Amino acid sequence: MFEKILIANRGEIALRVLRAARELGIATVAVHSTADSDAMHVKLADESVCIGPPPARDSYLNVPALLAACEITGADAVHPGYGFLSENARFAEILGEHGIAFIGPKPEHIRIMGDKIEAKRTAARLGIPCVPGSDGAVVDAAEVKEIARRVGYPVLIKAAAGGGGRGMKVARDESELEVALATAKTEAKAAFGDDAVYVEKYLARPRHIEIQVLADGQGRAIHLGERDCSLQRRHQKVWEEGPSPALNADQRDRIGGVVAKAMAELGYLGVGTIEFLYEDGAFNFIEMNTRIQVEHPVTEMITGIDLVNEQIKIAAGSPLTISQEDVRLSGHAIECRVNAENPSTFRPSPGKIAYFHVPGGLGVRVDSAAYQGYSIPPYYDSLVGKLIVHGRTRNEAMLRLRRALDEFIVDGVETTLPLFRDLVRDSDIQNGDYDIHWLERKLAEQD
Ligand code: MV4
Repeated sequence: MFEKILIANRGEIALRVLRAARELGIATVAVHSTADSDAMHVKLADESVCIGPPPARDSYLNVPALLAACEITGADAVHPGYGFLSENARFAEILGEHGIAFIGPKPEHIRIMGDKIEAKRTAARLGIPCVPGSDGAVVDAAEVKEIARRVGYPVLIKAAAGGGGRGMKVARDESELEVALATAKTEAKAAFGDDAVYVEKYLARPRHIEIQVLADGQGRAIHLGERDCSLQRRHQKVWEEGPSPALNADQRDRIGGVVAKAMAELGYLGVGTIEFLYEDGAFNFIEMNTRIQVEHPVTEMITGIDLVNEQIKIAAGSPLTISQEDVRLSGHAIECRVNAENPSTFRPSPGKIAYFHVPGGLGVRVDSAAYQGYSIPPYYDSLVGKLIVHGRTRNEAMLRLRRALDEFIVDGVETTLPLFRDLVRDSDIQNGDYDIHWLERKLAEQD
């Protein structure tokens, strides 16, 4: 097992990793920018190293500084958390070249899934159902026209280097194809330095459902059920829950089985998430995430499995000790991402937290690195904390969420807590009746 883990991240996920390391008896190193000297992850770690000035590219993304921090402290492994260097295959490789373990997948798998065309081709080869569309990159309008006639309009043109919604263009009919293709290519080139694009049938009102997997890189893989992440605004998830209100146990077992088998065959290592658009009873693969995700606590609450603990053990070479039959999905969990933002405009609201009181009690978990007197810096994301509730049924979780939201107090900065107090009382949300566009439609109505 590792002796010392360097956590190449900040905020609540740095604390999350630190807690898992402690329970495994592993020492921890925090790294931080000069803007984060007073951050909680620095206070709680065994050691800390300042790695640069506030901008992330000079600190949390500064590979030479991170390598130096490993060297100085004698860390034998790095956990990247989410964001920052978590899906950077080259970083994982460089660590390997220095004899330091990367707590994450093999670089080759990070690289494949980072290219959305390669990811889709790999998924299809492994028997995962994909959105109908082009087989790989498309070059000219004639080619796109042919594919669109086959799959039917509308179609969506996507950047191979994209993800997270950047570089996508819809064509509703043939007359819109040429402009959509040219714009998508231009935007892809500008945003990613790569103008490769591919085509898919556009799904109008899907849900975003993702399957959590855990694999040991030695041919063993299991699935841990799904999370429904349909409630989002501008590609930022707002509310995630599991199980999805839209699935029954048969559908879950079927898609989960397909995905686990695929990951076993791939020789995938670590935690991963296979993202689907779910519409009219069908799963359509769109992307795979090769990192621990913000919303992983939803899965932890319904399975009782510590995903970061498993990540660390697998990265150290241990085989998977949990079998699919051991996984019991129990009850329902909901996560709210509480951001320091105006709840109507979503403009960031950094500043000093004057008063901070978190809810507690049965089935309530708060993952946060904030504290009273802490100043949220303006340089990074605006997450103040995640409120996760668990209940034996979805209804019990909803009632618990309503209660916990009313206990949560954050003074001094604006937060999105009022938005969640509205959502938990909304009849569509109570019925689980929503798709990926529901929240934006709702917010537009209120304008
Ligand atoms: C789609 C789609 C509809 N049809 N693909 C957006 C981000 C990227 N991860 C994939 N995205 C989408 N791909 C097809 N063929 C609609 C979206 C989409 C979306 C997907 C998941 C969650 C939120 C979304 C918001 C807008 C569009």
